[in-house]
Amino acid sequence: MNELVTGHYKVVVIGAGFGGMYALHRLRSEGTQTICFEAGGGVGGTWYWNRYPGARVDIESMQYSYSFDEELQQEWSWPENFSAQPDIERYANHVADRFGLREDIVFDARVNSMRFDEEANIWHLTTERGDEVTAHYVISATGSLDATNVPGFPGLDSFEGDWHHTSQWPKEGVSFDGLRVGVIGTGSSGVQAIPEIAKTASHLHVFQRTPAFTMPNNNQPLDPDYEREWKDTYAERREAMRTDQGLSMFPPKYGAILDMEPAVREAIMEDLYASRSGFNLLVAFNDTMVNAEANELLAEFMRNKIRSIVTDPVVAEKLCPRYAIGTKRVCLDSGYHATYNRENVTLVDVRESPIEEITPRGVRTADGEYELDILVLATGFDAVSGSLTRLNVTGVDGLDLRDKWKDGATNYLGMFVAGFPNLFMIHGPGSPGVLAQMIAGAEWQVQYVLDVIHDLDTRGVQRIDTTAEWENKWDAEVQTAASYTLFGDTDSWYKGANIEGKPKSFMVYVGGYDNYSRRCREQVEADYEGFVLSP
Ligand code: NA7
Repeated sequence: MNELVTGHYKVVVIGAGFGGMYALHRLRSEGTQTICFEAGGGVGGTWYWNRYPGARVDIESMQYSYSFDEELQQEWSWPENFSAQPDIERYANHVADRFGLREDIVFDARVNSMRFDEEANIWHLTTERGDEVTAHYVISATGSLDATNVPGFPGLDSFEGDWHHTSQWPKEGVSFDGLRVGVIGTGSSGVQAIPEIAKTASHLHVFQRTPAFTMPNNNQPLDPDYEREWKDTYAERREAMRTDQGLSMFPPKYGAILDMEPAVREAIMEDLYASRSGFNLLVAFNDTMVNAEANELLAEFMRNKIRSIVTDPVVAEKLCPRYAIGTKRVCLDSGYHATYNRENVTLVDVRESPIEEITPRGVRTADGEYELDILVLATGFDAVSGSLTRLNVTGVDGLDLRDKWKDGATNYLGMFVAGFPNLFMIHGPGSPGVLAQMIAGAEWQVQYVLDVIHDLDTRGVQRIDTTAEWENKWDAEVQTAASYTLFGDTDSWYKGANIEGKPKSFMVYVGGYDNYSRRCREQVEADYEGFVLSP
């Protein structure tokens, strides 16, 4: 759709990633007047933007896919256990075509303002390219990792070579052939890109501030028998996923690692390290995320793996993370640590010698200048809340969402914000979002939102809001769930600690999807406790 869009819609969906596409599909299927604005030139969200070399999913593709349509899940074939970005983008395009979604998606249309009209109970939305619409309801499916974080390195503009952020990767690709490359950042994106870039760069300098815990993905072409097994029993498997805490299927837990004899736990960890997904190791024991001593056993096992792979012992130690494993996002990799054994790769510890500036010729740290032809920023996102605040949202009494959230992204049930009525967030702050399988999570939340909208229609309600009091109560539940775990011990983007000036508060509900979905349903069933409904 190219022409500028105006007019009134019952529901506007923002974002055509997996959450937004599903919302749009459901709304279209029930004949609701709807439209979707997408900032990118295609569907896929995260998988549209993050096309850096090595970008790959870290939940098995048989799981990380839609469950809502039996024919879709039977007809689609993934080439690998963990699909690469191009295959996931291909799948997103297939879904868009198969369900005719493009008819109602406006591409290259970044929403740049949203204002609530209190008299009429409608949202006014505009886009950068000039669309102007009103909507009774808005579903924001803007993604948790969407607002790119480009740290304010002095001199970045003076760099004479090209620089790219991993989440804004050029569609035409980037050649590193024979170039002196610098990568800043060693989270999931850096960990995935570094082995690929090293293959063709003349030299690669990796600027590491915090080393990541990363597990091998042990990726393989998808075995046809395994695929058949899944497809024959998809219904049961999806059901099992729906009742799992993280909406995923992992092997059963082994119990507490602290109760195990050293030889037993070592054997289990070795087995899981070599298993279908390194993440199996992360979720294998019931005490590693709640007990520091238990966590340290697993962390030290992983550090020993690094020491066994990386031949230079000084480099190996620098690559060993010292925080509790799992409290920053664990990565899945393909040969990450072995990359540091290559002659053309150098690790620069910028915790020890911080980056002082970017110069026309490269990166200057406290240690000296590193000359580079091209620079890659794998520096992450203003996560979870950033994709919403940058929409320029104004709620009741002219309240700006950025002001509302200046001390923390308060919300109710991870979907509602007091003073911003008729707005439903998918994967918003306060929901399990990034710590559950995100396609399944989006399917659940979209169903919930549609159920609420239908119910409001039946009751003749025009406006749904919540209150600061209930936001505080929900925040207490979110923080209490986190307090039983080790998450709070580490600065991470889960609590906004990666962005200067962002208030530190834990933004993810870690009490399990089972509890989360129950709580969301309970509050509606208790005659909309915590909500304010207006006729
Ligand atoms: P992450 O996980 O936020 O990683 C960003 C990396 O960039 C991390 O190593 C940061 O170090 C580093 N960083 C950020 N700012 C700086 C500055 N100023 N100087 C040096 N290093 C810096 O983002 P990703 O894109 O890798 O992954 C995001 C998610 O995508 C991932 O978790 C998966 O869910 C998929 P720090 O740790 O802050 O010291």
